[in-house]
Amino acid sequence: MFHARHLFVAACFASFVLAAAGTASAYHTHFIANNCNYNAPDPTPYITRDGSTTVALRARYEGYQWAGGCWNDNDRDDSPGDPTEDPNTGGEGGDCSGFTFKVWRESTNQSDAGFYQWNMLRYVHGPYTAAGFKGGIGAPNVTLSKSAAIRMDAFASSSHIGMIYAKNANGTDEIIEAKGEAYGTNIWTRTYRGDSSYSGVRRSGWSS
Ligand SMILES: [Ca+2]
Ligand SMILES: [Ca+2]
Ligand SMILES: [Ca+2]
Repeated sequence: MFHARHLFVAACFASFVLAAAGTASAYHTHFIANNCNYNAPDPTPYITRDGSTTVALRARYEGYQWAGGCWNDNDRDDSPGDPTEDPNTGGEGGDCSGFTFKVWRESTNQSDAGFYQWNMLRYVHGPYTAAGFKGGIGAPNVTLSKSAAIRMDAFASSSHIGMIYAKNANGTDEIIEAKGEAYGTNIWTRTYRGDSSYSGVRRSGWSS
């Protein structure tokens, strides 16, 4: 698979701990092979938080694939129960960092901070791990204080990243994230904002 060797570290480790009930029954649904493409992304002149929220919501209720980055919008996980942490399972969905990369319209070139629209059926993971995002690696990505983080900014740990869908009054957030094989991609109430293992991360250059 394209890029797969480089993406083995692109993990959301939380998925590994919690996905022990997964079975091999769905191994090789061939979702990527049967549904995804490698089309060039469309450069766009800007990025907005509203627009990226819409893009992120398409992935809601779809699958999770370690090192993945391709999904449809039928609101079901087309590749459930694959063995975890195996990029060769080729299933539907992003992983946490691949999902963020795509929603943030980033370039595979880490020195390019421009905006690139990737269709949901375009398989791409991008060059960043959760830890890379946490460290602000890559021209588009910057760290910021968690108190400053707003919708479509992210919270990242060394093993996971999720974007803010909505900030709650009690200090938690509604986070949209590719959670893990057993969970897929969805919105959950999370306490990352108050968790010292998570840092604030922002894609730079939002026009609104
Ligand atoms: Ca969906
Ligand atoms: Ca689906
Ligand atoms: Ca899966």
